[in-house]
Amino acid sequence: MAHQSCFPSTQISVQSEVTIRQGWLAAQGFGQALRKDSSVFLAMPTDRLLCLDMGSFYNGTMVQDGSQWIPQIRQWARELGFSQIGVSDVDLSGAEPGLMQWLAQGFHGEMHYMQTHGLKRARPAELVPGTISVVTARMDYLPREFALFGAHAERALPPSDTAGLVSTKEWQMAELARLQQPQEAIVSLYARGRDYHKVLRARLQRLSERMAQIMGPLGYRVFTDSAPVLEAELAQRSGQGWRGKHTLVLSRQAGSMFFLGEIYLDKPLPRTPAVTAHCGRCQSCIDVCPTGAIVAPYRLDARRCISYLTIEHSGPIPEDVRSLMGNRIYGCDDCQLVCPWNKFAQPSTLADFDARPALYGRSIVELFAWDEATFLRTTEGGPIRRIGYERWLRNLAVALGNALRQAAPHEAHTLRAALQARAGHDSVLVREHVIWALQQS
Ligand code: B12
Ligand code: SF4
Ligand code: SF4
Repeated sequence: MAHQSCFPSTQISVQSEVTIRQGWLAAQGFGQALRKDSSVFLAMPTDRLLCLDMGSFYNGTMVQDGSQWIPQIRQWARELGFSQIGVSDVDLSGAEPGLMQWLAQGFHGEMHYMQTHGLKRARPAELVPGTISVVTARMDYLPREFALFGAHAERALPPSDTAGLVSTKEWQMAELARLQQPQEAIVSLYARGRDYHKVLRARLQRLSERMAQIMGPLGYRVFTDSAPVLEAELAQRSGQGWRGKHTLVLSRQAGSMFFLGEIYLDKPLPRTPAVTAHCGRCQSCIDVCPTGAIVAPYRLDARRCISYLTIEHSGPIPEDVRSLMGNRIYGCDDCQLVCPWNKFAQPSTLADFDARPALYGRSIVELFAWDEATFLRTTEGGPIRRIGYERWLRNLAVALGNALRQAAPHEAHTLRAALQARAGHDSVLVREHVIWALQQS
């Protein structure tokens, strides 16, 4: 119609209230009011809209969908260390049955906070009333020094992957090799530097403050693993990546070695579309999991996951999984180390995630000898601190037991001596794990 009326390349807005004045548009010199029956058609050349960085217009007021803010938000996010920004709506009803089944099966174990908030986790507008859109953010966390690993070096993994996606990067091979050194203490990659909760939260807050400057009065709240928020679902819906069979979000540009954060907003922003999944027939993550925690594709029984057992679980570690934990003393990366897409994982741009020397390449014996003051000093500002000294010793005792089982006679002496030094520890929990470890020789 616009074309027939000699308005090619024109955006049309319709309103039926003829008494409303269109003065603003006329005053700008580029608006047109065409009277037809009882309606008013408003027309504006789209090139003018674009060059003015405006949205749709109605009654002389720009009706904006928010897309004009996205480039600026992306730019600020990059400056703050985020690699990708997405936007999701707040309808996560499709995820509710899965969440309820996961809880009903008891897969959350002792993580009572997962149950406490029930479906609020899948309903952003119930958690923060007025929320109508969610900005999702990705922050890569591989330590910066990983950029030094051979940029071109790729090697083949054992051919467990029938989809043919078998090449991997040097850093993945190096981390897999460290798992084969029973006396080396392995802290998972995300936890070797500063606590991501602190890093992401502060930066999301700064991003939100800047957004409020251009978006006008803005109601917002920032989250990163800090509240009942279904983060992976929001990330998947907003195109940060697809859900891998290990349940994490991964993408072709960044693998899965990244954290997620969100900003709940009371203003609309245009949604960014989801991407297609690329796991194909691969199931390397399921096959490699030392404890069989990925009970089926996309189903994780946290009670068997080493990440849960070493971080979230407060009591004794079930005996049947202790020997499967190897030298993993805090968290676990195995399902990500074998993922072929992680050859695209990006090193962080921030010094915050640089590995602290005391937590990388050290022996279990050395870390087990730390007193509490050393533990607190070394883990200050890092995520490990929140498990406390007692669980730290518990985890190390399990690793020592596993090392003892494989140790040569001259090494076994050192391992036993380390354990015996803690045999009279004040904590029943520590003592019990030390006794178990000594029995492994
Ligand atoms: C609880 C939790 C854990 C638990 C449980 C993990 C899990 N998969 O649920 C434990 C402690 C084991 C854990 C471990 C890790 N975590 Co964690 N964790 C979370 C947390 C707080 C909640 C996740 C959640 O909602 N789980 C609930 C279940 C229901 O969700 P789901 O697995 O997505 O299930 C969906 C489907 O798979 C399906 N479904 C699942 N089970 C079942 C069962 C049945 C029968 C059916 C029908 C359907 C179904 O329905 C669900 C809804 O769609 C999030 C932060 C957050 N607030 O979201 C971080 C988070 C997921 N973790 C993160 C990380 C980094 C890790 C670790 C890598 C840390 C480490 N190195 O040790 C490991 C990885 C282990 C793994 N393979 O998942 C990141 C992941 C980033 C990314 N790239 O995706 C997050 C997002 C934190 C963050 N802000 O960055 N984590
Ligand atoms: S983090 Fe480790 S234990 Fe947990 S699912 Fe992945 S491979 Fe299994
Ligand atoms: S290893 Fe990676 S690509 Fe393979 S199934 Fe798991 S998440 Fe998908």
